[in-house]
Amino acid sequence: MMNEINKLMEKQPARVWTEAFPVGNGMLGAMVFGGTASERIGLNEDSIWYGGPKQSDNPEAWRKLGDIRALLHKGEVQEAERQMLLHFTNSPQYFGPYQPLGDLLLQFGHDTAEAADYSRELDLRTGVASVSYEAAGIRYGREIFASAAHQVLVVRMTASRPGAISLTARLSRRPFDGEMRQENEHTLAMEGACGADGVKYAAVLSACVIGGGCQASANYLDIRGADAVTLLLAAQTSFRCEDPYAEAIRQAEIAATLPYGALLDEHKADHQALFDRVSLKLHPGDQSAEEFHMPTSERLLNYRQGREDPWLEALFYQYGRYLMMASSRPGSLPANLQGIWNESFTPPWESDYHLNINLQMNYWIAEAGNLPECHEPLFDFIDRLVVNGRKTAASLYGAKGFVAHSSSNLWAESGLYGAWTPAIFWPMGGAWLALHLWEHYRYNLSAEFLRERAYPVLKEASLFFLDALIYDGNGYLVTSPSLSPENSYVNEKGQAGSLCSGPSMDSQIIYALLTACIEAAECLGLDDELIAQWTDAREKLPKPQIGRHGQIMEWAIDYEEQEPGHRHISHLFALHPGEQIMPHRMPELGAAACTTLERRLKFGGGHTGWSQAWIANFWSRLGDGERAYNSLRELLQKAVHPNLFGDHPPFQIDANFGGAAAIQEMLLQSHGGELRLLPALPSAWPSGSVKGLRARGGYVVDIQWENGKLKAAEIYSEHTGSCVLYHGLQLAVLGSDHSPVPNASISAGAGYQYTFTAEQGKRYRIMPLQCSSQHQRVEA
Ligand code: FUC
Repeated sequence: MMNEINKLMEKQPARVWTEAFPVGNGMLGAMVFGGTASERIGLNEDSIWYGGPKQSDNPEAWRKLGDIRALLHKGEVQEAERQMLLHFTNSPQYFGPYQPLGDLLLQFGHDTAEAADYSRELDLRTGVASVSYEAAGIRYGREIFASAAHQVLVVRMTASRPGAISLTARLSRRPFDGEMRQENEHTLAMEGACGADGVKYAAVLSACVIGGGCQASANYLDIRGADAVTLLLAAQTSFRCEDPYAEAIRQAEIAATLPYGALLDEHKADHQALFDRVSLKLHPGDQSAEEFHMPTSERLLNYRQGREDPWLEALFYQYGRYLMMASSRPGSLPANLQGIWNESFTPPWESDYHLNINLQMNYWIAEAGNLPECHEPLFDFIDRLVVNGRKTAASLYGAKGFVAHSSSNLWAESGLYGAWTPAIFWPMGGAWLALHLWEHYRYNLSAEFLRERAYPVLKEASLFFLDALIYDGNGYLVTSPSLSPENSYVNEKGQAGSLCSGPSMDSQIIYALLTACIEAAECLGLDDELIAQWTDAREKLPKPQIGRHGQIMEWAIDYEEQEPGHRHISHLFALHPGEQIMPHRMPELGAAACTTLERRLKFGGGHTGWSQAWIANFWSRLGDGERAYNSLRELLQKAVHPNLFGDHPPFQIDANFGGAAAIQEMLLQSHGGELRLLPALPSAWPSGSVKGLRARGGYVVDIQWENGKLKAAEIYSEHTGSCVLYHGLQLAVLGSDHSPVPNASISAGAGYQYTFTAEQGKRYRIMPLQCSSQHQRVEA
């Protein structure tokens, strides 16, 4: 019981957004402050973005490409950048931000001074936030959850004495209040629009009151003397339906037919079906009762001051999974820079989709964290991006296929938004995203998904590059113009710039893309001619090169970086999430990747939450558990808020997802066709266990370790195929009957590689050789 804490808890209400507790069902998000005299529940609906589609790529832009490439070739980077801004940027230059739906505000009939014995919790296992306190001898309780089963936010209020609940409830969207109206004596609604060409939205608030009474006006639900109250909030926009008001009313009415207990039970069942797939312990024994009941923000404070707390680290991992479930569910939009929880009408970076690391990082946790369905909203988004991206490819590059750049929005726009050169002129956002479909396939092996969803997108992404890549004069095929997100270099002429030809990250992403295309086409038995073209193009891509500092080169030429401690470490894409660099098989490139990280860190890199999270993933891939752990620790010490939201600063959710992904990556890796158990286990976690992680190839893996070494693992195979295991020590591979698996071939090098046929539906036990006779089960 004291083993796993899957709760955030506090002893006082939240004062600010980053102390409040998030709940969500993918589309609806809420931040629960937990006040006593009054309650504020911040509301979000994922499709509430200001303004309509803006894409207006200059259809003549591609005509300028030749001149710009020539300027780059001559080292006239500043003139090339000037030309790009003139001819390539979108008009208008910016799209509208993701915005709040508003607030649900409750005003109670007792004041704060009276409240005692206060606590609030967010239970990650049930997806319920709760508040409890005593006022004037009465215990008040509140439970809040976002039901994915019924698409409503549910706020339940109870009291220990009948008739003790009196409150007013209202919706607010200040300073952009919608139009309020009363629907009936227990329901009110707010309607509005996000700009003249933006979505129309409607929110409906309805009360189910037990005992006492409810009176509604356009602005208030006034509830007096109730025993218990359930508020239901539904919200819709014209992004998804023609009549958001009618749809929201319909949803609230359906939910209102169910007793609270049924709503809660269905919610819990739905939530736990996903959440319970993975359990994690990063510690050997139980914690003390005092520690177990310690407020999360206090734990965090202690942790910042140097205290060790593997429970907090495990909580951070499960919180990542929780936030994924709450901000990205089938049918919703993908998680944006703030997941789904945004307080501001003018949020940083529009709280948009950043495609040069942030959106991708959001999804690093989805597959291995056993939440593959939470990945789906990204695929739906990519489908829309392809449609826009075809037009952008033709207008800006005169090319086939589709292209997307560094940022996008509700409308999945693919053009060049913004005015900041080091970020925007980068044609790789779509290609990187396309790889997510391939990753989903690699974990789940559905031929139908590969054929119907993944392959068409991968192929179209590749067609763009087959058209748009140019020869660099040395026989290599490169992107031009492009850049290495968001760094700048100093060239031979002493000119600083970011626009260039053939930045390393581009070649690495294209390498991964073409590899995916080739493997997918071979698997589907399609497109022989294209396979030949892809293979030829892949041969001609520049490979990762080692530069003057012993680092992986960031650009095609070994330029000095303008900011050697830059937060982006794009040129290590090949190490993570890519797998062109397999460090234990390519020691020179592994060492250069290590030097790259050391150099970035020496000059102050990793200063944003997501950057530190990426670094933790890189160290994991390098098999360096100690440094991976240090990065994770830095992340938790410096880049999370009291409610454990990632801190960029300000709040940005990629650090949550990227940090959680690093924990997975430290315990299990499945790159390059081989499974690695505990590839980067730090000494801070000498004993522990994990259950339910997924690995590429269709495996579910449980691992138990002790004294810093593998104790036992269990691999469940969802498919019949060849399973390759790599481990530093000798292993025994046993079938479910405890006998060694026949024909397991072993090859020894720096470590040991085991290859055996894993059969569909069978479990395999893996043990260090010396323990294999004990036949332990994995108990997580
Ligand atoms: C990229 C990063 C910033 C920030 C922004 C949303 O531009 O360089 O650090 O995360 O995205």
